[in-house]
Amino acid sequence: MSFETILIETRERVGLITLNRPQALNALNTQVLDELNQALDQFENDPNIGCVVLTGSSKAFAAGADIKQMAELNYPGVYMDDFFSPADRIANRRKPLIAAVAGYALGGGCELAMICDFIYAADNARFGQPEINLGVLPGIGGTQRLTRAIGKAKAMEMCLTGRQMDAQEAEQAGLVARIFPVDQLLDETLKAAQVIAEKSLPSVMMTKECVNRVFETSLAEGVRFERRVFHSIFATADQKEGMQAFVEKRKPDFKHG
Ligand code: CO8
Repeated sequence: MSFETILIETRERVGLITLNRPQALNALNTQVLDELNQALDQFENDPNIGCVVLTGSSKAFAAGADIKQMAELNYPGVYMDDFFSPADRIANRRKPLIAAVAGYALGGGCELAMICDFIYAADNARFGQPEINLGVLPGIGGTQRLTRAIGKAKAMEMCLTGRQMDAQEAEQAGLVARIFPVDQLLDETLKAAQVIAEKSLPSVMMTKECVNRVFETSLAEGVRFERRVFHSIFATADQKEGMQAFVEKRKPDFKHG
């Protein structure tokens, strides 16, 4: 499969997607989102892939939704097309998706990074929701996911002023899991992705599902949901293998089923 706005490759059990619109600092248009979904379809359907990494360039993960595309749009058009709804499909993926963010992650770029399961950032990363400067507002979940990630005070301030956060502040605020020097970001992210990809895929997918449940439910319901999922994992061969390997003091040989 060949794409115009992204590059894809596989490294062992990891799928790597690189946003590739350097002339527009990887600004997101409908083609980028469609191609991203096609690439994710491919990786989701490939039993040899256990984790996916999404990255950009060292200057920009993505500098937002494509302002030049949006400038021409009108209300009936965006409503009827359900503009940018393909982002929901990215959010609903079942295999883990890690964002490796260097440079600008602004507007839709920050929102895309937050759709991923966690963010590793380069020391030059900058996060922000500057839509307010354009007379609009975040539209790919920014007001919701940023607030859940860093709390109301900082999220409200960032969305209302358009201020950017650097990597250190983003890590302290809980938006970013870890920071690396920019030239080590991709290697470190791929290393973490490979660690995840070697685990039992059902347990990885169920864990992701349970963590994400936090955002949709009460504590009691969430704990009940986790327990039911935990019970169900005893139906997998990997549960038998993982525990037997521990007892026998050897490395587990997961078959991802
Ligand atoms: N869209 C389109 N083109 C862009 C974008 C963008 N978001 N960002 C940068 N570019 C283009 C520039 O126009 C420029 O192109 P050209 O060379 O043809 O003029 C090229 O990329 C390089 O950019 P700069 O020359 O501006 O590079 P600088 O290093 O000087 O500045 C910045 C980098 C600070 C990142 C600057 O480019 C900038 O401010 N970009 C816009 C950031 C922004 O406002 N992002 C938010 C966009 S709105 C959004 O994301 C809304 C999402 C919700 C949609 C919901 C729909 C339902």
